[in-house]
Amino acid sequence: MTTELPDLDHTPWPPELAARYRAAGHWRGQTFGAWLTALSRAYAERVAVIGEDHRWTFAELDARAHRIAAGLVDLGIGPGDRVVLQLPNRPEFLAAVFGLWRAGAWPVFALPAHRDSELRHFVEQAEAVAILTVDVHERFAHAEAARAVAAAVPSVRHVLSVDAPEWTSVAAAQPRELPDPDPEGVAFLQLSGGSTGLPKLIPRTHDDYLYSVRESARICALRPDSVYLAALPVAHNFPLSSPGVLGALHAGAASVLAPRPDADTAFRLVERERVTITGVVPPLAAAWVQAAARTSRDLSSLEVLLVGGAKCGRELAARIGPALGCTLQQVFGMAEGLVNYTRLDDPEDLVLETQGRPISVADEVRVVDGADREVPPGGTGALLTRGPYTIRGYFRAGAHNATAFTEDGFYRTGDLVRRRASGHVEVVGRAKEQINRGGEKVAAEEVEDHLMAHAGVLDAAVVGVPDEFLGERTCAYVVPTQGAEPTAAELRRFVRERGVAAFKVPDLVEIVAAFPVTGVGKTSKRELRAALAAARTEKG
Ligand code: AMP
Ligand code: DBH
Repeated sequence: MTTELPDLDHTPWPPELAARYRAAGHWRGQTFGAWLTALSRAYAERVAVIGEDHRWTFAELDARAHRIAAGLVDLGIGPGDRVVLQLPNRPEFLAAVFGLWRAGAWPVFALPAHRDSELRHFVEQAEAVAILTVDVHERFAHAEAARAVAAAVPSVRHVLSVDAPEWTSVAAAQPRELPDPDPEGVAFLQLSGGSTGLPKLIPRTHDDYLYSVRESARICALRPDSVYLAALPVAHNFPLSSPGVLGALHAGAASVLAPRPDADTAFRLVERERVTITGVVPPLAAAWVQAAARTSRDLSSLEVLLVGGAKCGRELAARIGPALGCTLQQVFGMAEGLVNYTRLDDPEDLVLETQGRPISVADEVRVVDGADREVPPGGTGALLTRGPYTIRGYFRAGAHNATAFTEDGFYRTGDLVRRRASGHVEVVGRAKEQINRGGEKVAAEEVEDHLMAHAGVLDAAVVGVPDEFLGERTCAYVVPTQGAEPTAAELRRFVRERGVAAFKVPDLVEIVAAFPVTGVGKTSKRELRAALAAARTEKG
């Protein structure tokens, strides 16, 4: 039975579990702002963050965050206000995020790849009061796009660009004591990959997130002289917290923010900054492995390469250590919470064949069949989880929460896994409708929606196609309206022009007369995928 749930900003943990997490020391009652204060005392003159043209110590980052917090409060941005942040990998990202945290506002972590339609969705869903962005990044005029969204959404009072004079004055405000927010309250809204449409907003608390950050730093063996390279967009949960720039801060280590993740850029920074640890998605790992064979850069400082976000197959996994001269660490995480790592001292077969085991003994994991019954040990099933850093509900999504969580609070990850006796999990596939395009998550329904907006499209169904390089690519099946003859190129252009991230434009478009249907008349994606696989086998 599914009961209606209210549209809460944040679904709290049950009191007895919260008490247990506190008693165990998982939750320490510390906010991000207080945490940075403590770090800046411990590591004041050590370098915290390195960009293309800045290098800030912990003390400087801390001072900047204090000023920005005061500047934001002066603009009327305060406790509980949502601010959509769309910043590329620049040191200003960290200063702004800690400034927002100290002001009690909730950053909403958009990615630089998001375009008008996603930005508008986040702003509307979050009822954001401000958008904080840059003027231009990778030839896209972000501030202009943000102003257009702001004009259409009444909740938005400010569009701020870190490249504009107003930001200089925000960042130059007189610092002052501000009330510390509730550590068990929401700190920010992270984005889900968007399994059933556009990304959903994920409320994470200071206490829960900091626990995962501290444990990640420990599991990845970060030390004060480690150097973390953020190659992926830093607002994403993986480079933010697994162990990411926050894990590096926790250890007193420096983070280098790469403007782009390509091998040329990353290798240049590894050599220049003596990077010891970084994280990439599998397609990027494959590109780096290839590039490493020809590079003249000195990569000898690199100790650990984390690979995650999508399945890293054994073939690729086995090439990483030899090619890059470092240890592979697999990571299987989700913005909703649960993160699994292979451990640095795990035997080789676990490192090459599994996606790791949970961070915490307090992480509860169940592997279940279609009726939510535990499958026998070693069997494949759907992964359910709850624990001290896994959410109990999405932001204002009562109806969705009723199906995304079990009645006893387990999150339905949508992933199909097999578990070994050691607790390590192997990701086998996904139960939910999401295409994982080299770590970038594409929600089938969202792309279908865009296609359906075209006058020549009667119905659309988007499925993932196995792809050697990306793991999966998207294929859109389209049934044209009568008399219409839309071409694949036209439809791809149409989706792109609706203002969506490039990775969501269908890679392949197949025009068909009708879709296969299930017993009750629903489009059968299972059959579509099977037809596609058969067609590919025929072609050889
Ligand atoms: P997101 O909703 O964007 O946070 O994406 C989380 C999802 O990415 C997980 O539920 C998995 O489907 C997928 N994922 C993350 N890491 C891995 C991995 N190492 N192997 C396989 N799938 C992964
Ligand atoms: O894909 C993810 O969301 C992800 C991957 C690795 C993640 O959230 C994480 C580590 O924390």
